[in-house]
Amino acid sequence: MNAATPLDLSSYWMPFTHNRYFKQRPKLVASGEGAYLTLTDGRRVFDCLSGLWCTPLGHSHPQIVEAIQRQVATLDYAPGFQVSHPGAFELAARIARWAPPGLNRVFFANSGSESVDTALKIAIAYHRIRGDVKRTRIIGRERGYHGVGIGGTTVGGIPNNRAMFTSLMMPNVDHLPHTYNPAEMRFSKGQPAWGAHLADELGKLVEKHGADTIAAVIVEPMQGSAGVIVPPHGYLDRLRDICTRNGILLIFDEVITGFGRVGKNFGAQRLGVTPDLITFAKAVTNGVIPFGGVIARQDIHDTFMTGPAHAIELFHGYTYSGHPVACAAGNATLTVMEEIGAVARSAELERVLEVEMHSLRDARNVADIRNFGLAAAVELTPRDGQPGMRALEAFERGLDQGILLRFTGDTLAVAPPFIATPEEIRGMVATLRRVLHDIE
Ligand code: PXG
Repeated sequence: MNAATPLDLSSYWMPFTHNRYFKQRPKLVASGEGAYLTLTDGRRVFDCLSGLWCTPLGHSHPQIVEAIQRQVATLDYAPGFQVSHPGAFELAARIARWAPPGLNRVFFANSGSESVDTALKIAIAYHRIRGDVKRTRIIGRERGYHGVGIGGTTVGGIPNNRAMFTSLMMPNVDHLPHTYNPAEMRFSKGQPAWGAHLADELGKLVEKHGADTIAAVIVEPMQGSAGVIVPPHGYLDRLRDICTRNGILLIFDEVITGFGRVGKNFGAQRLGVTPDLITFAKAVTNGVIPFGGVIARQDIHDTFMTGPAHAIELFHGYTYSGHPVACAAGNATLTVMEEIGAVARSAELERVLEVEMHSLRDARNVADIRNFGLAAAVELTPRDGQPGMRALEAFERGLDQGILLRFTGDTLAVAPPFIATPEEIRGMVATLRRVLHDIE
C-alpha cells in the first residue's frame, strides 16, 4: 500500500467484526515482533491477548520462523490420507507427552472449530461401535464457545452466535447452566468458592433423558470467549464423577487453556480433572500456522481399531490434517516452550497478573474482575442505553496509549504472551487504569 493507491477495504468481509465501523476507522497491523504489534499508522501496541489467545511466544519467533522456512522449502505438502510424513508423527507423540496420562492418541485438524466437530464425531462413533447406539445426546454449557461449525455452534452457549442459525442446529443437544453468578463470586481471585453444586444439573439431565442416551459432555475448563469465566472449586470434579458413573464421555475444549495458558500443560492438569477427549488449537503452533486436533484416551482410539486391518476405521479427516508446515510450526513451538520453560513462566506471571488486575477494582465503572492462569477479564458496567460502548471506547483509547485489548460486550479480556516480563504486565495494567479513568 502507498499513498497513491489507497487500500480498497470493500471486498473483505471480516469475521466477528463490526465491518461498517471498522471500515470507517480501520486498524491494520503491519508487523509483529515479540509481545508487540505495529499498526500501519505507526502505533506500536502491546499484544494484550496474545493475538486471539494464540501467540504465547510472541510474534516472529526466530526458531519458529526458521523451522517453517526450512519445512516449506523441503516438503511443502504431503497427502494426509494413506500417506503421511515424519513431522506429523513426531508432533503427535510430543503432544501425547504433554497431555495427561492415558490420553495419547492424537487426531489432527486445522482450527478449534474443526477440532470440536472431530471430538463430537469421535464421541458419537465410539458409543456406536460399542453397540451403545442410543447414546446420541450431547451436553454443552451456557456461555460456552466451541467455534463456529454446526457442531460447535449447537453445543456452544453464546446466544448471539446461535440466534440466526436455530434451524441449522443439531438435534439432541442440551446445555448445562453456566457458572457465573456475580452476587456469589464478584472479584474472586482465581477459582470461586461458590458453585460446585451447579454440576449436579448434569445429574438432573441424566435422570430426565436416561444415562444411556447421553454420549458426551463438552465444556471449556475455563470459559474464554465468554470473558474468563473461571470454574468454581470442585465443579469439574463433580462433572467428571457424574460422567464416569454414567458412561458419558467428558470432553474438555482446551483450545484456549491448552499449552500453558493456565500454568500447566493443559487445564486438565491444572484442575486435576482428566477428561476422555481434549480439543486443542491456537497456541500449539504459536498461532503461526492454523492447526488443531483432538487428544483421545488410548482405549477410545483402540475401540475403533477393529475389523480388517486394510479398512478405514474413522471416516473423517481434512485435506490439511497434519499439514507438514503446520507440524513444523508445532514441533518448533513445543521445542521453544520446553527450552524456555514457557509453562512455568506462565504460572509465575499469573501471580503478577492477578495482583495487578485486581488493583483495578476501584477504577471507574468496574463491575467485576476475574482471573485464572495467565488470563483475566474486567467487566464494565454498561453505559445507560449504550451497551458495549464503554468497552469499545476502552479499546480505541488503549490503541492510542499502546495496548491492544480484546473486548466483547462490556468485558475487556487480557491474556498476555508468556514471554512478557513482569514489568510489561505491570505497564499493561497501568495503561489500562489510565484508559478506564478517561472513560465516562
Ligand atoms: N473452542 C474454544 C474453547 C475456543 O476458544 C474455538 C473452539 C474455535 O477455534 P477456531 O480456531 O475455529 O476459531 C475457540 C476459539 C476471544 C476469541 O476473543 C476466542 C476464540 C476465537 C477468537 C476470539 O475470546 N476462540
